[in-house]
Amino acid sequence: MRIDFVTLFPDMFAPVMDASILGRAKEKGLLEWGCVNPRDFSDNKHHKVDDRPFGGGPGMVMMVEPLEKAVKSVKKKSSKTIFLSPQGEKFTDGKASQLAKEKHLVLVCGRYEGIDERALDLFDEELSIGDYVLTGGELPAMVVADAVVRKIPGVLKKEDAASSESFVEGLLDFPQYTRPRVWRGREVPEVLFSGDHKRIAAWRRDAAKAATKRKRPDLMSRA
Ligand code: 4FV
Repeated sequence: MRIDFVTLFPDMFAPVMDASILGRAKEKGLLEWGCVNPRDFSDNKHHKVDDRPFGGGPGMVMMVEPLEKAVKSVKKKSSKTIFLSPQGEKFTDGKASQLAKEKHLVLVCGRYEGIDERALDLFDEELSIGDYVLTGGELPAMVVADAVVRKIPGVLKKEDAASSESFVEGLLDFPQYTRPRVWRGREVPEVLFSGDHKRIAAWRRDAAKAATKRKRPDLMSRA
């Protein structure tokens, strides 16, 4: 998969995209990524990419022309172009699985108060990572990239495969334990040392259900 980030802050990405699992995905040739900066496509003398909102009001708005040129400099017929914004469809695990099948993602990061409404025609869809306002779309774009890339076959080691984890079956994950067996007098559940994988799987399923009921009752209806 290739991911192109359209951003005014390209230097934000390498520390995240080249680290750990995402970095190894690139080394394994399962991922390639790049950044394109609308400022490099702004042909006005001061490379302006933002301007005051028509009709007045606080803050600045991202201009459509540099954005269009930047998007079109990387967009191909097979590309899925996504704008990250609070107005978008809520990003979910299911959406991550869907996007993991794409060959090329173009993730467009807004800044300022927002972008010129006419630029929305450039995008296939809008995604939001949550109902709060950030200073830019860069962090949401990295959240989407992380959740999507780890679902690409071969990115996660078999044993860490994304098969058994939160939200896959609509439930939260079961409790995990590791050494020490006793910590501050608290013991790891005995069943996990039984070697009886049926009993362990049943215990984990019940524990996942209990955790979901307690922490995310809203998920129970879907589970
Ligand atoms: C956001 C979100 C988000 C809005 C104004 C960037 C900011 C600024 N994007 N999910 N929540 N974007 O807050 O995706 O331009």
